[in-house]
Amino acid sequence: MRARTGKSTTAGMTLIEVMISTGLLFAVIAAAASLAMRASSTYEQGAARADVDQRAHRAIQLIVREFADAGRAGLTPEPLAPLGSATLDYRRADGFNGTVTFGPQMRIALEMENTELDNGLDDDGNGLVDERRVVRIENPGALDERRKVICHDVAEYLGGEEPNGVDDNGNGLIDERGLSFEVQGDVLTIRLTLEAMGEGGIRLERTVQTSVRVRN
Ligand SMILES: [Ca+2]
Ligand SMILES: [Ca+2]
Ligand SMILES: [Ca+2]
Ligand SMILES: [Ca+2]
Repeated sequence: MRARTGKSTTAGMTLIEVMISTGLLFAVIAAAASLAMRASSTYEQGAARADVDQRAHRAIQLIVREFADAGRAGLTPEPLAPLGSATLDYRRADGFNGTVTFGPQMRIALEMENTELDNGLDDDGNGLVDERRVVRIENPGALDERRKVICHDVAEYLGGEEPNGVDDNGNGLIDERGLSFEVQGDVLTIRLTLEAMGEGGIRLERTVQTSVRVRN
């Protein structure tokens, strides 16, 4: 009888121990899973940031290259502060024949993405609202017009800027777009903001800026 009671007590304690152990095990597994998910999320967020950063730098390098041998007089419209311009026509020097000769009419333009309307909505379902693209156009409007997309996912407005008639981000331009040109003397400044949708629907953006001296 005594032995049976002892056996029953031992069995009961063992069951409680098993339950506690199982509970602890689940807690440890849950904590580890949560940690792994957070680490994975942080990694993906970092990767998304690095990707938009890389795309922004690559795009602005392609744009600035276009203007390295462009003539100051050919910059149209003249992108003066405080408005600057989101689209710029130019001609590149292509030779010397007693005087510098210039190549065909060129344009860098900020356009809506094909799949997106300018309506405050994300029409193409990629998480970005009213995103633009930058296009390089040779002989714009002519029969032999040639177009090449330089980059996608350009923000509607430059980082920190809102359409309110004020220079919100303090760069001297008012309500400038996600691609913005500004000329001062013979120095052309290019600013560009790309956006991306990060982990958990967090919007990421990267603004880059560079300047180049054009030909007088
Ligand atoms: Ca979109
Ligand atoms: Ca839209
Ligand atoms: Ca501004
Ligand atoms: Ca503004």
